[in-house]
Amino acid sequence: MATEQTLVLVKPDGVARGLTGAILARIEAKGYALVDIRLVEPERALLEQHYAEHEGKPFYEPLLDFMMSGPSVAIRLAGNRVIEGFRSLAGTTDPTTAAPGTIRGDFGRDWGLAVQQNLVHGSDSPESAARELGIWFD
Ligand code: YYY
Ligand code: MG
Repeated sequence: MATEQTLVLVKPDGVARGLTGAILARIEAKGYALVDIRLVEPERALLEQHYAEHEGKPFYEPLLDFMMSGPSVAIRLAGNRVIEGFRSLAGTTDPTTAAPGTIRGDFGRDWGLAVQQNLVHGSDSPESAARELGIWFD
């Protein structure tokens, strides 16, 4: 099986709270390889592409505003089964109930906002990973 790649983002809340290093430490401790990493301040058009599947949902506009509120760290991450492996490290979407031990569960909470600020993004399938890596890196 060919080594997989995924797109990981440390979202603006993670960068602003100074958690980039702690999040990268977990990724490195797990053994995945950093292939490329950059700080990105995305334009709306990039985010519309990235979050196309969520257009029209109630949290869509707050989500785009949040993602434009500051820089994110974009990471091209590699390893066998890294897509599901990073999603497991990240925890479930809602940080209030994400399992302790996960990034979202340990560092995230409900801030009473219209969008779940949950620190990280990870691609959810090989197709998503290829699409999203093209958007953020190519
Ligand atoms: O893949 P993941 O990030 O765990 O969740 P998605 O269902 O793809 O949603 C993308 C993004 O949207 C999520 O990370 C936070 C936000 N969001 C939200 O604010 N409220 C929801 N009910 C669902 C998602
Ligand atoms: Mg998703």
